Amino acid sequence: MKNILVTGGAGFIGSNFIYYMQRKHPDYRLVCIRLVCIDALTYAGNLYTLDEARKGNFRFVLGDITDRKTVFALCNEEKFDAIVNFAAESHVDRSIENPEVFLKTNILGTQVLLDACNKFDIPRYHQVSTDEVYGDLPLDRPDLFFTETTPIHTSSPYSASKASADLLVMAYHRTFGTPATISRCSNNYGPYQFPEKLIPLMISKALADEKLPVYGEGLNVRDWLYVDDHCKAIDMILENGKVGEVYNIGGHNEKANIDVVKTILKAVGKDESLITYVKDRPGHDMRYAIDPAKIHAELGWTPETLFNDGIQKTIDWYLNNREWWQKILSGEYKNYRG
Ligand code: NAD
Ligand code: TDX
Repeated sequence: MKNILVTGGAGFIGSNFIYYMQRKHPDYRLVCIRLVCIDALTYAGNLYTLDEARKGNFRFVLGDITDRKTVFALCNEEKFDAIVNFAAESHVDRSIENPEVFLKTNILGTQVLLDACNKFDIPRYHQVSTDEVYGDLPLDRPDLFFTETTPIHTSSPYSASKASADLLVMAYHRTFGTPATISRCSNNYGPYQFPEKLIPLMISKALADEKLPVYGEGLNVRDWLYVDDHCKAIDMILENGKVGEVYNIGGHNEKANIDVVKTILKAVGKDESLITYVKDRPGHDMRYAIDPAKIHAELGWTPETLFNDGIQKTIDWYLNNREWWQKILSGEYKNYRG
């Protein structure tokens, strides 16, 4: 029996991870994975997303990772084999408007989970981090990539909070021996992503014939990874990753924002005249690009989904699941409690 606490499981990547683990391990005879999800249901948490998960070996707990009492009571009751921490404030633009909640959830929330690991002897902690902790790369140096030894160099309150959490995880590992790993992934896309992030925002706006707001000149580059490939990497790190180590995750899928937007418009049959260039994001990182050599060499991870296939699957999902994102746009999802 394996009992895993997934924090932030009502969000984009956490929910995809729950579905990935339910698909991957359902027929285990001796090892049964039970997933317990704790989520504060902030604006980014959506219980509609977990409707299918409830049919499996799964428990949802409404709770805030910064609330030590709730987290400790849950850990005492459940005897977890691992904590995988997805819970976070995750949107860069919101961190520019209001940094405080990012510091609280992303840093102090991580500390509470690490303390719980130590207190209840939880044998594994995994921190889901981001390539944004490395800052950005110049557009005119396509030979440069982020490796695990690239210095931390953050640009936004969001990335500063994620980097702070990473440093705390490493400090707990060194000082207390907390059995922790960290993964730093590039931009994800796929089902259940909140329509404030580039890809789902542009799909939903294009379908509604609304203007598509591209920051600056749209030349910023992101390294896109289909969400299931990220989930697979985390599963492999949990199984065979070395504690105290950082693993970069990315699939060499660099695209300029404007090209992503044009691909979406073409796929949904809408005109490029919907594109509107708007004021740039302050401190906007130019280019992200991950070197995944370490996770490939040590754990044998490789991404399976090419961008052209993944973006088509994602667009099809948003076309076939309009109700899911329309309930977000209308605000109805906030009242749903499963
Ligand atoms: P998301 O915003 O879609 O989901 C975050 C979830 O965390 C939501 O369900 C929210 O309700 C929950 N949450 C927020 N504050 C909480 C709190 N205090 N207590 C409990 N739950 C809380 O985010 P996402 O895109 O799924 O990102 C998940 C993780 O992956 C984050 O840590 C993020 O930094 C990291 N990450 C994301 C990407 C990406 O492209 N989306 C890439 C690399 C890393
Ligand atoms: O309306 C928009 N117009 C636009 O041009 C939005 C929302 C974004 N953009 C640009 C900004 C970025 O260059 O698109 C790019 C992607 O933006 P986001 O989807 O906001 O993602 P990003 O800022 O790259 O951060 C994401 O990847 C790393 C996630 O939100 C983070 O949680 C993750 O750590």
